[in-house]
Amino acid sequence: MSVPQQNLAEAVKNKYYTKFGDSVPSEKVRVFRSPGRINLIGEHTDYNNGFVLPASVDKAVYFVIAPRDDEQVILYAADLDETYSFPLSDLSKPNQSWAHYQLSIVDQIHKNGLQIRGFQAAFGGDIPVGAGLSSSAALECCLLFALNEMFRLSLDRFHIVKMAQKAENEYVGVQCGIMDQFASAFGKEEAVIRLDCRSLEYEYFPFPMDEYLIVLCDTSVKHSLASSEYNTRRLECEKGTQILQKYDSSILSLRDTSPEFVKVHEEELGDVVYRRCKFITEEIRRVQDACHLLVQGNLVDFGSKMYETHQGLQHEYEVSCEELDFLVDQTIDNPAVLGARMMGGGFGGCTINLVKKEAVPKFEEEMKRAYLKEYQIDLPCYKVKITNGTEEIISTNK
Ligand code: GAF
Repeated sequence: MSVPQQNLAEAVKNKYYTKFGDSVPSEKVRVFRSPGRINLIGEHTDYNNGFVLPASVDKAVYFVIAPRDDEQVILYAADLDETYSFPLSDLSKPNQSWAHYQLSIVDQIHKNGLQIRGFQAAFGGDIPVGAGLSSSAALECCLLFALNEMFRLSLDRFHIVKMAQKAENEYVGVQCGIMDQFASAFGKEEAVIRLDCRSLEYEYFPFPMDEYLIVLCDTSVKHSLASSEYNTRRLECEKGTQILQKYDSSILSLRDTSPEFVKVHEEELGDVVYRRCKFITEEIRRVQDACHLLVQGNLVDFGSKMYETHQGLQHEYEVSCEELDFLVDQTIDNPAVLGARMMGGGFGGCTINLVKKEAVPKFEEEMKRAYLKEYQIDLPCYKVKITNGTEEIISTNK
């Protein structure tokens, strides 16, 4: 773990002790970390049972947690200085939206017939909220991983990922796919994960960061369309699948077909659904191609694939927005940038950029200047490193 990350873990630990004191002996107090994620390529393909290529990064959430002798849960959001308590038997939704993620995990624990006692926890971290780095998946995975260890629930990482996704679908009410939770739980230092979202088979591909860095440019906007359009895209993909199925019953999701087959049925699919299906089938193919390029060490063509993805998300899948397009456009004539695209669900959040290491300071300066001029917003840029996924942090000092 890098020094800033270690410092953050210590900071949350200090806040735990300020809040809870020595109410639980220190040997029972444990520290867990779950990272945010990036996605190199493979956007909106997870809920179509396709492939994605995410990685977990050095921005994370930390839980400092201890068991209690009663049935009470006390959650302390250290960064906000807010507390929410509830008995294990009452999972009604609180006003504090941050608590929904923790309650969603307890809800899943109940639904799976698992037994826990009360617990108290302080949590905090440095994943920017609303920037598309999946702070919610990190929160869910971190708490479930911690409860699994603390109460010996015998869940493996696959169980954790699936339960965390269900928690988000059922309790939080967001119909996300499995990519974010998987990346947070299965991340590996300096490697991207090619995940088959149907079988959950996965393979790590080393991602060389000696010559190039990954820089995220945060639009700092989140358009309200995001969740309604996400659900609409899911429905459009389902509609396309149903139409294509009539001609080939082995097509159970867009994963099972190809851009060529989609093209044959363009007229029947209709303009909008056709463009959605075209993008998804091409994007699934792009993930596979991108992995071959990684193996060959061809980051130049890998970067071109990122631009292709952006084009598709902008014009065919229509989940980009003016600010994201502006940031990607700024990079097109910059020879130091191999690839750039919007990342995540869309309608705001970050662009992901693959930038020559020595050119990063100038890149950031130029991007910030252009964004400030266009939108009067100071553009946050994050250089991210690829780190391990969810883990316990063992430390010797209190
Ligand atoms: C969001 C969702 F949570 C993911 O499951 C995925 O669909 C992504 O948008 C788009 O690729 O992050």
